[in-house]
Order: sequence, then C-alpha cells, then structure tokens
Amino acid sequence: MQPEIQFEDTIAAIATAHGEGGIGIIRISGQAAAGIARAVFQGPGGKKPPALRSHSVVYGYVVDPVSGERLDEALMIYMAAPRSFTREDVVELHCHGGAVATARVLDAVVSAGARVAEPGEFTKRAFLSGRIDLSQAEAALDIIRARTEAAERLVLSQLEGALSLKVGQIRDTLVGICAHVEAHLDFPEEDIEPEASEKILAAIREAEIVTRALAESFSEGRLYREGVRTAIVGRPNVGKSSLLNLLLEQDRAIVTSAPGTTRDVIEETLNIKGLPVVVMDTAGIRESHDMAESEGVRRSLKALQEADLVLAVFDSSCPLHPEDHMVLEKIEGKNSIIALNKSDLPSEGQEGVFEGLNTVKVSAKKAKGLEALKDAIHDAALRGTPGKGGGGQAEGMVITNKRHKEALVKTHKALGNALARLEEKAPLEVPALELREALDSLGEIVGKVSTEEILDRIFSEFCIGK
Ligand SMILES: Nc1nc2c(ncn2[C@@H]2O[C@H](COP(=O)(O)OP(=O)(O)OP(=O)(O)O)[C@@H](O)[C@H]2O)c(=O)[nH]1
Ligand SMILES: [Mg+2]
Repeated sequence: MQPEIQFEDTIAAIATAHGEGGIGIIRISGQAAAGIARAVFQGPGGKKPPALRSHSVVYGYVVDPVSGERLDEALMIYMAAPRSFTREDVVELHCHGGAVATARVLDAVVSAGARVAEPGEFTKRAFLSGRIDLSQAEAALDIIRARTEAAERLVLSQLEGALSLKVGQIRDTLVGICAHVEAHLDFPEEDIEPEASEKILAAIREAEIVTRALAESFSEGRLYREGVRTAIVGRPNVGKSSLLNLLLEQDRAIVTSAPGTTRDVIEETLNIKGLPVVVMDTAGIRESHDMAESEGVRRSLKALQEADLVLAVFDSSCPLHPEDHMVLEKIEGKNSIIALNKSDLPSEGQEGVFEGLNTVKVSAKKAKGLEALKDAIHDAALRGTPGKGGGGQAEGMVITNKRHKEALVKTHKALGNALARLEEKAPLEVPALELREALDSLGEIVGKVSTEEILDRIFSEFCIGK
C-alpha cells in the first residue's frame, strides 16, 4: 500500500540521544532517501554500493558527497516504502556516536538533498501516512520519556495499540447505536422494539462505565509517567536526610548531628517496584530567626503541600516535641506515611500518638526497615487510584496521557447525558445529539476527528529525529 499522502521533501535527523554514545543513527525518510544514501555512502573498497536491497545491512563508509572525503565508518539499512516507520523510503546510517561525528554525517546527508527534520516529524509522517494512529504516536513520545521500565511497559502496550483497540471497540458499538437511533429519526412512524431499546440502553451503560474507568485510570497513569512526588518532612534532626540516603542507597545528602543541617530541597528519583518515585529531602520544620533556615522551612512546607505523598519522619527514641506536633498538623489531609526512625535506640514516650496512622519502623543509621518502607511508599502512592496496576473496568489499561483523559471524560459525560435523555423518553433527537458528541470525543483519542491544532500541539512535543 502506498502512503496516502506524499511529501515532496526528504527529511533527516540524528535519531539517537545527544552526547556520548557507542553509535549514533542518522535517519532519512522520503522519496529521495535512497538516492541520498547512494550519494553519501561507499562500500568498503571505495566502490559505490550495489543497488540497495530493502531490509538488509550494508557495511561501508559515509563520504562527503562533494569532496568524496571519508567521514565515518558506518552500517547502512535501507527500508523501502511502505515497509518502514513512515511508510516512505527510509535509510538509517549507523555511525560512531558523539556530537561531532553524527553532525558531520547529517551535514553530508543535507548537502546531498535532505532537509533537517522538525521535532516529531518522522512520527507525524507515520501518523499522516496511516501507519500509526494518534494514540500510538503519543505513546512513541512517552516511550522516549518513560522513567522506569513499568512506565515503559504501560506506554508500550498503548503503542501496540491496546488503547486504540479498546477505543475502536467502543466506537464500533456507538456507531451501531447512532445508526439505529438515526434510522428511527428518519422513520419515526416505527417504534423501536422494546427489546432493541433495552439492548441499546445496556450497551450505552456499558460504554459509559468503561470510558469512565479508563478516564479514572489516569490518576495512576500520571504517577507512572511523572513519578510520585514524595516529600520527606519532619522537625530538625529526626533523620530525614539519613532516610533519603538509605532509600537511594548512597550518600546523597549531608547528615550531621547538628539540627538545621539541610536547607535546600534535594530531589532524586528512584524506582520502587517499577514505580518512579521522586523523593525530596527538606529542611527540618521549626520556627527560626535565621534567614536562610526560615527560607528552607518555607520551601519544606511548599514541597509538602505539592507532594503526592508525604513521608513524615519522627525520632522514636524521644518523646514528641512541640515541633513534631506542628508537623502532624501540617500533614493533616495529606496522603502520608509516618516513619518512626532511630528504631535501633530504645523507644520512648510515644504510645498511642500515631494510632490509626500508617506507620513504619525504620533505622536509617542501621539500614533497617528499608523494604517495609518501600512497600509502604508503593502501596500508599497507588492507594486511591482505581487501577492498582490492573484489573477493574478499565481491564488493566492505564491512561497516561492528559489529552486522552479529557477526551474520555467528555465521552462518558455525553454518554451519561444520552442515557438520562433516553430513560426519560425525551424525543430521540436529543440523545442522538449526545451520542454523536460522545463519538466525536472518543474519536479525538485516535485522531479520527483530529484538528490541525491538536496535531501541531502533539507533534511539537517530540524530540528531533523521532
Ligand atoms: N541512632 C540513630 N541515629 C540516627 C538515625 N538516623 C539518623 N540518625 C542521626 O541523627 C542525626 C541527624 O540526622 P540527619 O539525617 O541529618 O537528620 P535531618 O532530619 O536531615 O536533620 P536536618 O537536616 O537538620 O533537619 C545524625 O547524627 C544521624 O546520624 C537512626 O536511625 N538511628
Ligand atoms: Mg537533613
């Protein structure tokens, strides 16, 4: 099958990440890709490569198309249209990594006739040629950004089309219902059979439930995508920085026996059972007249407010201090875990204070209780999210993209309205309108009713070379 849209120009970009690397890949896509490859590539004996064979690898050199100077040793892969990512002719030159080598090869490709691609342009072509749908294009972007393997698995299944498939099924059902309803609008003298009308109601109800569950799975998807922002808070000297170091298993933050050591918020990402967790060590919370310290405290409180999860640390070896009570007040209403630190020392005077709260005993100094703490963070972070990594109405699918969420919310609202109108036996025109609206919103996910504006916004977020 030929691409539905033919682009006149041939684009090229460095497809691998910037910086040091063993290999760097320059990707070329478009009608002139094969010609450009011939102009910049020589076989090992200095000969031009033979006629290009699709999907096979050729060894040789990248040369300057004008001077013939050898630029780098390389492997070339040619993928003839339409069996390529963009459905156009694609050539990949696998050269040595590093900014200088790859830039020289890209220069050569450009002087042989290619244009430097804009961010996301390869994926945009893949979408416009019908190779992938919009949700798959966005998943391609998310894969580049995925913070942990589990996050990557989520978007990978989206890339493979799980979301598209589900949305496609719901769309099919809705199209069927719309057709049915509109047929009755055209032939109003015939009543909808009671049996058929029951079936329609049931199908809309089902679609409403599934789209709502999918929309709600976003809260979990967001955590996987952006990481769980976890603030470690507590009064000075309870061992917050020690706990950060324990979690990271490295000496990241300064620990001293003097209260008021940490001033700035320190932020690091770690992986807890596949969940990306952004932990923030903060300054100890107390009243202070020292300017730097009180600024530190202000930042701690801000981190606390903005966090998805709070790890409130207390020193279990001494009775609660008024500053500890201040911390307890500040975390009220937040999703929090109480870390009772210094459990290596005899505990004192805290009976009953933390009753009913989610507590974990740890010793940052003796590295005790780390696994229990990680479990608590993982579970608390996912508590309140509907999916819990699978199951439920969303059938294990997790939405990671805000645009999809918004479209799904619009869809299930429209479906809810349609249902209500049908149940109160409003004239069919009214629910028919709501149903069409639901279809349109659903279509936005896979790009079936994509507007130029949506497309531009999505593709401009890609990095160059994708
Ligand atoms: N015995 C014992 N001492 C600990 C433990 N955790 C931390 N400490 C000690 O407590 C002191 C303070 O530790 P930090 O980690 O700097 O405490 P902090 O809460 O970050 O303090 P500020 O940054 O000043 O707010 C240090 O002397 C640590 O060695 C623990 O589990 N057991
Ligand atoms: Mg500290």
